[in-house]
Amino acid sequence: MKMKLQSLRKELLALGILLLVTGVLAPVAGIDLLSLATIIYDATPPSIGTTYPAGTSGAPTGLTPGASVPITAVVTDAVTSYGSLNVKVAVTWSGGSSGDLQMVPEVVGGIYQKHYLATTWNLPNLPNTLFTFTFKAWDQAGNLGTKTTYGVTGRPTGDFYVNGQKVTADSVIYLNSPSLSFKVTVTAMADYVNDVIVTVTKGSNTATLSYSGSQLTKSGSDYTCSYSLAWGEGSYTITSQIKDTANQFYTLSVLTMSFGDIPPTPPNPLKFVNLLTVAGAVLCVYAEKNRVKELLK
Ligand SMILES: [Ca+2]
Repeated sequence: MKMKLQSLRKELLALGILLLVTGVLAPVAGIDLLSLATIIYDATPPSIGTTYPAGTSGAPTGLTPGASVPITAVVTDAVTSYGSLNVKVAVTWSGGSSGDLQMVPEVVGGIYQKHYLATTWNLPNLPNTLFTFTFKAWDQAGNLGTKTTYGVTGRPTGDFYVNGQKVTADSVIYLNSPSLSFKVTVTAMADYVNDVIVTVTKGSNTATLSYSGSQLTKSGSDYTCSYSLAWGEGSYTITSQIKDTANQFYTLSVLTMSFGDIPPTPPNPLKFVNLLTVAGAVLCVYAEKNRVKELLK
């Protein structure tokens, strides 16, 4: 009996060792004793819906130079949950790129905003620049969905005055004195004005007056100077421009001025026609009177 029990103990020990060795070695050898694989077939890329910025190339979203921009996108996928999507955005502009920025599920007040992915990015301090936002979303099967939107930063602008008179596109000014006063009033984004330039030309002669060249004086948003037309009577062209901090030029106005050389007023065509009618009537009456005289003879 004792011998039998000892033999059974040995057999159980051998079986135990066998099971232990198999259990340890099988996974190492790549053998799954129990295999359960879930295969998800997904060939559809994630869909990128509403974004910020949302502008098109023809109507880009207005942005402020140097501002911190909240970039958001609503991304959905039929299979991969939005929290597991890999979403990136790259911002590019003339002469620069942000590289890929990782977007993460947006949390507002401790609550996940369903389908929203967000990041923030500091815009370069560039006025009048077009920015392209390329959104890229990968699902867990590696399908890529993309969307491209556009934003643009504003530009400085202003008004041009000659002798206190605001210059418009169709302004023509006649002068009988060569003395002028110029004033450019910056009306938008004054912080991005690098220079104000007034150019006076007559034929091959050119005079350039600028704030950087100390001919123009700055007071608040106004840039002013006095000038005397230097090349005698005739037609002068005056151009006013603003240069922004990115060294881009904006022309405010081009004006033609006539100094001392005032052309005669053209004849009024209506008055001329009336004169012909009156002359014709007088001739008719005269002819008729003579014909009556002849008949009475
Ligand atoms: Ca998918």
